[in-house]
Amino acid sequence: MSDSTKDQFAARAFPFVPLEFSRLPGAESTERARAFFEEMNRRRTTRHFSTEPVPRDLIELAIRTAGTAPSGAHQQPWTFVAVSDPDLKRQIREAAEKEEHDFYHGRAPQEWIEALAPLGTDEHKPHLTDAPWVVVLFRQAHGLNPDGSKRTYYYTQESCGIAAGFFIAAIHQMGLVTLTHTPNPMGFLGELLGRPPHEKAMLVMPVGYPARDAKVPDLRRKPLEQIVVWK
Ligand code: IYR
Repeated sequence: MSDSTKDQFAARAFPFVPLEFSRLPGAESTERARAFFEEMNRRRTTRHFSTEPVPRDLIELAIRTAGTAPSGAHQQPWTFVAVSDPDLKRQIREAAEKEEHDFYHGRAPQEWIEALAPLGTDEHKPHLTDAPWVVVLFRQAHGLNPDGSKRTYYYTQESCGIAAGFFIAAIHQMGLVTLTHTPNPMGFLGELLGRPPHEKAMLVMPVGYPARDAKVPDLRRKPLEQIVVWK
């Protein structure tokens, strides 16, 4: 860093601290990159969960990992509600199945129904009661100042999307499975879980072990050539 840049940082009202960074040897970088890709490439979304319990510590670690995501202006606009209470899970399932019934039997356009056909989804959501945990991600559409007035938050969709990705990766890394369920509409979740109106339910993620006979659709991922453009 040049001396003049150093002076700028020294004068800041919000001081910076040194970045903790250790440079990896090139070979180790490649090895870790490949191992991480291979691990992530083994991740699958399944709808078939075991009822086997999962310790709360693991859910806590997944949420802490999600909370390391970058966010607009570092406002961390997320609230994770981790539900293990069987009665609450049952209420979530009942309300989701009611909405989903209407979605699959009329509300969804035919094109959407056809797009979902390979996934084998329908209005039945047994994973919401089978999985030992149901984690609901709420996006804080804005923050609150100490006096209760509205504080604008920036890029909340992007920030929560990134946090959800970190959560999903953490769950996979610890040998569990999850599913990104999007009941449509999801207003009922804020009511059931007692969240304030500026928190918008975004994703419902059952977490647990897969059922012994868990199945997944026979899907392929797009090859690199179809997802990258080099310039
Ligand atoms: N909300 C429905 C429908 C659904 C929509 C998409 I896009 C999916 O990738 C899967 C399902 C449901 O959760 O079943």
